Amino acid sequence: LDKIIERKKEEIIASKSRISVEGLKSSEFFERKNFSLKKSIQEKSGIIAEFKRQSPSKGIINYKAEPLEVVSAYENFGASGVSVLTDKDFFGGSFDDILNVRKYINIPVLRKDFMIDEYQFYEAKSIGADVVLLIASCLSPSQVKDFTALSHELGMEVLLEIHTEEELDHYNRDIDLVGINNRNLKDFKVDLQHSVQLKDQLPENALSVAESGIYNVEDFNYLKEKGFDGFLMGEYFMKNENPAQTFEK
Ligand code: IGP
Repeated sequence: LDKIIERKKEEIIASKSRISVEGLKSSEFFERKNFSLKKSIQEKSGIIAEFKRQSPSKGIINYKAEPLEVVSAYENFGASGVSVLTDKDFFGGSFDDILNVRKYINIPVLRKDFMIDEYQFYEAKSIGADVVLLIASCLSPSQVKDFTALSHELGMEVLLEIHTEEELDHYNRDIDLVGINNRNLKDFKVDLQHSVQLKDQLPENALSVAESGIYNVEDFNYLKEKGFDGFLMGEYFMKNENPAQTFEK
């Protein structure tokens, strides 16, 4: 994780020198009204289906699938939203992966990246993201607060990701959704029980999302029974040649 953050800092410096915040604001997506993931999670399956080509924990997952084909199918099969990795070096993603699908789907898109600088929120808005991920282990509680305010100002929602009970101190009432990651980002261990055990500690009015390690329908049903509102699933879909086919089941 430290390595990813170090690399991310360099990437942000390079991006800032290429295009200013003012430049980002001239994007056609800046004026657009965003979709609400909060609303969509309550109205549909709750599944946030991810487009992910590779990851540090699993290596290459799928380089054949096309983003538009996959996310359109996710939408058709009832996903509440899609999560698209925009980190290139570790996850093989890009801004184009969101830009190329945004106009063609009518469900919210989560920009999945390591958000550590204000600039990235303008960037997210400029590529058409509706929701951004805030990873508690990469941020201080006050950064979470500031980034939440900025996201809301830009019309985007935030998903706060926690992994431990201690990280709950990053929560504030403005946060839209709270995700519990079953994967430890430091050693990549995955345990579904993790989210189940932490669930009771979540603030009552927060929408809850179970993240990672949901690998079959039983896992999904189990977490649903435990009261989760949302389910962030990537590998289960992406490891198949035709990711959305798995969704159909
Ligand atoms: C999806 P999985 O195990 O279904 O592929 O997990 C998603 O939760 C995972 O990609 C993820 C992630 C993250 C990736 C959760 N939090 C933070 C990068 C950064």
